[in-house]
Amino acid sequence: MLENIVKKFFPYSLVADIKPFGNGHINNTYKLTLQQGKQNFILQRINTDVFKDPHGIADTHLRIQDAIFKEKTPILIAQLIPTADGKRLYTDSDGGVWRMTSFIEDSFTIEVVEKDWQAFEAGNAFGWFAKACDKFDAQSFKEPITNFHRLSFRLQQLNEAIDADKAGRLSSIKEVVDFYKNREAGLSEIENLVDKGEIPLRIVHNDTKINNLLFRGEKAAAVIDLDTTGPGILYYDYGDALRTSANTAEEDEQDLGKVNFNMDAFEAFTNGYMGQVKPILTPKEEKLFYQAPMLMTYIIGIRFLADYLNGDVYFKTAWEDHNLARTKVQKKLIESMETQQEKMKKVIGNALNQPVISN
Ligand code: ADP
Ligand code: GN1
Ligand code: MG
Repeated sequence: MLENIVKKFFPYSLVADIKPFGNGHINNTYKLTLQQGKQNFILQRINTDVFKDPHGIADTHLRIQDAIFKEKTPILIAQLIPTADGKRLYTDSDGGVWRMTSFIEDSFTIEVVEKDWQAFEAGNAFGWFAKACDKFDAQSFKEPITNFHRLSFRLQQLNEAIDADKAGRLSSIKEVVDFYKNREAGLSEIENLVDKGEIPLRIVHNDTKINNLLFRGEKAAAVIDLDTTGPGILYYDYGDALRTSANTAEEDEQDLGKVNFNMDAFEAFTNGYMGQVKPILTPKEEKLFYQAPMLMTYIIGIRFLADYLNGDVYFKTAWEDHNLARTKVQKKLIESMETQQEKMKKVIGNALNQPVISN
């Protein structure tokens, strides 16, 4: 079956190996090795329940690839490889939509930042990506998932999940639900400023968790998983990246004693990120970065929670209470951040006073 898909891209090549790859929560990802030259590729079946317009995603990928990644760049993206008959994607007879991209050789992902340089490199790479996308007019791109990081929309989804209680799990997790519900009122400032047009809409990645970055040696090598890339604000990328880069444990760690918001990693990431984006920031935009890690951790926390209440229909899960474990980790991170807000503001202020990183 998978061999037949490969044929649509490489009709004259034989497959040496093809196996599931990576830890993504959304698409089905395979590492493909062709017999000839042992060349590697990434083959993915795009989750079309999540991405209703896969051709829109491919358009965005190509636009970014053509405008930025044609020349030699310090950070790579995977290159989209067309089918043998020149299409960007292949649709099989069951409606499955497939994409082939180049494999970034000699690279690896990490799930938990263990060294400060990893956090610095992550900040530098995601910041570089944001700065490179500054040339685009955000209005001219499609939004891959409507309202993806809109707090009020995610709260509405959570409320619907609570009301429906489809999986009959609500009564057992009242404490977690109350935790999130008690904090919703304090988090709306960023959405309000976006609605008033006071924070610039840009082309951002929109899914900057640490395993969407490839390292090579002690350097960030590539930003991957551009599925969500489209209109958004820098706070989304900065906040979402820190949700994983400054977590001392895995996103689904069950021993919550191991989960904390690591201020050293936070500082290293922030120095890398601000060193890149500082030249493009507006004065107003500089002011609210400190709220972004909490906002994004909250948004993703309530998405895991809503999915748990809905019976695990969105994120891939490997065990019964996987989404519950994930939402509890986000809760613990929020508690840890709550005690460190003033320090976070200072770190961001200092980073904005450092010299710009030139590349
Ligand atoms: P998902 O949307 O499901 O997260 P990703 O595009 O992030 O899918 O791919 C899942 C994983 O596959 C990544 O976390 C990474 O480990 C690996 N991967 C994806 N693309 C590449 C690539 N071009 N080169 C090397 N590894 C890759
Ligand atoms: C998903 O695709 P992946 O695994 O990189 C999700 C992100 C969440 C993340 C949580 C399209 O990311 O929004 O933050 O899981 N992507 C989509 O781990 O929903
Ligand atoms: Mg991914």
